[in-house]
This record gives sequence, C-alpha cells and structure tokens, in this order.
Amino acid sequence: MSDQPSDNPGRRGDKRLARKLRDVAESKHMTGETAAPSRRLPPGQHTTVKWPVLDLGEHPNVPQREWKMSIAGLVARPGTLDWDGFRALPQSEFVSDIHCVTAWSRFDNHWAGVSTRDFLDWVSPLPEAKFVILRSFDGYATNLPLEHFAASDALLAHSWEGEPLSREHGGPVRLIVPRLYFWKSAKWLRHVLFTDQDVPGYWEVRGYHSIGDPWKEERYG
Ligand SMILES: Nc1nc2c(c(=O)[nH]1)N[C@H]1C(S)=C(S)[C@@H](COP(=O)(O)O)O[C@H]1N2
Ligand SMILES: [Mo]
Repeated sequence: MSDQPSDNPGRRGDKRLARKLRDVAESKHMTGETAAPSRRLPPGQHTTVKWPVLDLGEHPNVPQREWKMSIAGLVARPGTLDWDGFRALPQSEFVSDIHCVTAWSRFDNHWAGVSTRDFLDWVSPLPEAKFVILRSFDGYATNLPLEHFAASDALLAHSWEGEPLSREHGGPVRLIVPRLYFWKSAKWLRHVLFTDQDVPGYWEVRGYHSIGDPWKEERYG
C-alpha cells in the first residue's frame, strides 16, 4: 500500500485515510518544535527572534562560585545548594518557547540545567506543600502552584544555546517554566520556599494572575 494519500474522490477509504493522516500531522504540531507559528503562538502574542531583557532594572552580579540558593518550608531536605551541589544533580536539556505577558514569544530556546522534577526528587516536598515561592537576588519574587513548578519541561536553567546563562538573563541560575507566562520564570534564583498557602509575588501583588497560563490568556486577575 502506498503511504501517499490519494485524492481520488471515488475512493472513500483513501479519503478517510487522507483525513486521518492530516489529523495526525496536525495534532503533532500542537507540541512539536517544528509546528506552524499559528499553532504554537498563544492568543495575543507575536514572535520575536531577539531575546528581550525584562526586569526591575537591577542585574545582580553573582559569580557561579559565590552562588548559593536556600531551600526552605515544607520539604524533607531544607538547606543550601551551592554551585558544585547544583551541578552534581542530574542534568537535563530541554527545548521550549518563551511567552512573555508583554506579548512577545520566542520559539526554540535550548536550555540546560536541573529539571524541576529532579530537583523535587532531591528536596522531597512534604504532602502539605502546595505552592512554590521563588525569591531572587534583585528582590524579585514570584509564586506558582507546585504542580506547575513540577511540569515535565520546567527546569532550573544554567545555560541557554550551549552557553552559560548571561547575567542580564538571570545567570548563574534561573527558573524556566515554559507553559506559564515568563514572569513566573524567576531570574537570579536565591531562595525556594515550599508552602501550603499562596504568597503573591512582585507582579502578582500588582494585579498579575496567580497562575498565568498563556493559552488561557491569564494575564491579569
Ligand atoms: N529576578 C527577576 N526575575 C524575573 C524578573 C525580574 O524582574 N527579576 N522579571 C520577570 C519578567 S516580567 C520577565 S518577562 C522575564 C524576562 O526574562 P528575560 O529578561 O530573560 O527575557 O523575567 C522574569 N523573571
Ligand atoms: Mo514580563
């Protein structure tokens, strides 16, 4: 049998096959990195090739060797992670899209770091933990439900496109949660707190959404 669907209108089986092949191809585009932009771009967004820098204006200078991140709250293993400890955790590489609430999206970013799932295996949140609160060296904070932090494509990133994450983009270590607007992806990570109650962060206090799903346009409220 040929794997090319026939357009012959007299052959209903072939038509059904053609439709099925098209449906499969389209559903692949929902998640594949080579999908057509219209299927990858959340509502109200446009794509950019350059990667903009957005933050509160201060770019903390934290050399890798001096970087330390504390982990506290409802976890079995609270404590401090330094650069060597962080690099000793399992390392992952992911490709994902950025969606910023200011309406730009950037496709196909190659990240390396520690997946949040491996991080969670290591810190062991207690069953009561429901939210993760991130605090950064510039005073920024953001909050998200534990299940969103634990998304399969989320990571504590130290590299972008094969290079150490630059200072302006949050190096040495930032969070990347691709399925939420980018304000949840805290740069210059300093502190990770596990709680049973939500604690609104810098933008959430100022009216941004507590979750921020770009596909639902959860920008405000
Ligand atoms: N520490 C820190 N993280 C932050 C911010 C910030 O001001 N400080 N801004 C957030 C916002 S609003 C956006 S859009 C992204 C921008 O990341 P970028 O500058 O790498 O594009 O970082 C997020 N993480
Ligand atoms: Mo943003």
